[in-house]
Amino acid sequence: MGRTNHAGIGVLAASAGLAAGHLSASVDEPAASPLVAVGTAVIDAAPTPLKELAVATLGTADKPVLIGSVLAITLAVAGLIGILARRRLWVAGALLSALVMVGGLAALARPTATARDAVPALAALVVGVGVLVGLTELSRRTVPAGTRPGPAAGRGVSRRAVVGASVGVAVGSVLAGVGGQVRATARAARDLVLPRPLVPAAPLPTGLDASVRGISPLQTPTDRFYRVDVNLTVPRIDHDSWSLDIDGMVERPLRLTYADLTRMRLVERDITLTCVSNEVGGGYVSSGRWLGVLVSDLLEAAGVSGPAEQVLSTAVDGFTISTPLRALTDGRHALVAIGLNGAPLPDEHGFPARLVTPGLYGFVGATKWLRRLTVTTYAAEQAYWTRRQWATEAPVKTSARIDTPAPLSTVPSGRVAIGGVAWAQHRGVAAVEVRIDDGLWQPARLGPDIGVDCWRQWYLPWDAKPGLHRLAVRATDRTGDVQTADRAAPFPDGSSGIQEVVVTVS
Ligand SMILES: Nc1nc2c(c(=O)[nH]1)N[C@H]1C(S)=C(S)[C@@H](COP(=O)(O)O)O[C@H]1N2
Ligand SMILES: [Mo]
Repeated sequence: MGRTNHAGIGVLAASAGLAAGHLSASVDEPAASPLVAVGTAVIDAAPTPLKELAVATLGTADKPVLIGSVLAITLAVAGLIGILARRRLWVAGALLSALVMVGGLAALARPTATARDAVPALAALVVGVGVLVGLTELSRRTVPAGTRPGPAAGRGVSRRAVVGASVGVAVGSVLAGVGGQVRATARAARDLVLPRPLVPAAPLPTGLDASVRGISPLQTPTDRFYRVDVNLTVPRIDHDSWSLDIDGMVERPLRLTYADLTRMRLVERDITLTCVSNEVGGGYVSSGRWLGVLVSDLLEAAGVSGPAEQVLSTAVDGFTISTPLRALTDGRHALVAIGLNGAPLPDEHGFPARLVTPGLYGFVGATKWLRRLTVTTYAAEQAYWTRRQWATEAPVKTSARIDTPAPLSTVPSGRVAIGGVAWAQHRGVAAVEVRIDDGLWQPARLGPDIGVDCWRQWYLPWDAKPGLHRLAVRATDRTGDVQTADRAAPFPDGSSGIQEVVVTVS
């Protein structure tokens, strides 16, 4: 058999080894796959300008391109090893082992590595060298087709047998590689257990929703949490190969893995998230119990330096959001969140990690599928919505919503509870008032206070007389700011007004 065939055997041996390593890694720690480990090491070692160039020119394709390059180089070297194996089989075997061990060392050099992370490389070594030796021996004994197995060709095998064995190895490698990948990604969603917060939130008190039907619960069930983003498909991210970069105007750029984040000081906070595009009375507002690391802790670890004004956060798909640096460092509990309502973030809400900034609308403080935090200036970097002329400072407006009775509904006369929620994140709700028809503003009763960043439930008992009625609601925050209907709306949709609801009492 010729050189090309032997080069092919080398490539097959390496492919089979890498696939076996990938499959083996998917059982315990996908990041320990020799191929993935070398890729990660290359990223870590690459100088920042090169990384930036890769992200700028390749975008989110940078990871597949990198893994593809590592694979191509490995297979090229393996081809040469295959050719060498034709004459010096054991030297070639030793070289292939050394090649695989590069992956093993990369896996063990990871900051979170354990001794078990050597297993995938050992699997790769056994399978790779086994295939190399087996196929090379087989090919050495081939006899040309049609040759009669005479006494001299006693142990000869046909060419077809070698081809068959090679195809078998190739198919097995693809199955093992794909199987490992599928397993690694499926694992991501399945067996993730969040650590307990170091600073837990108090148990949720009983809300007004327990006694007044129709009021939004204090905590929005995760499957009913509003969703707003520019994405056509939800990114599905493997948290084991994901990492968060903190760079820009910092003294010590950081790269944190998911495991790194889970080992940091985790805090739990009840925070209401609102979209600036929420219409008066609309549903683009929800409250959740977020688990995460304080952004201020991360920025402190990185050491902000220079005339920084904003943190530009970049999602895995390249989407960007600008958040005023002040809002992340003024003591409020802005988080890089990994959990919502006691479970890992759902894919729809930014798994594996997202930004949550209390008091700011989502488009300036709630980046989902977070990948990078860059400390910078507004002159240097513009985010997705900033480039589209949206506001750079976008504090949440003091707002209230009537949940019950529903707009245009009919209620029986007598005792009716008017109720809903009000929010003024970061400042806190001080009062809610209701106006019936042309009456005076009457103070509503407020539900439990679970912090300035979370909405407040409210209700007002009403002795409803038959007829058509207009109900209006307004909130006041703790700085004394009263929600009004006529304030100029700085946002495209004019979302600052008060809500009026018309109901029929029968
Ligand atoms: N990556 C990414 N993050 C994003 C967005 C987006 O389009 N892409 N939209 C933002 C907007 S406008 C809002 S209001 C919130 C909504 O978060 P939610 O879908 O979890 O409620 O996410 C913010 N984060
Ligand atoms: Mo939004």
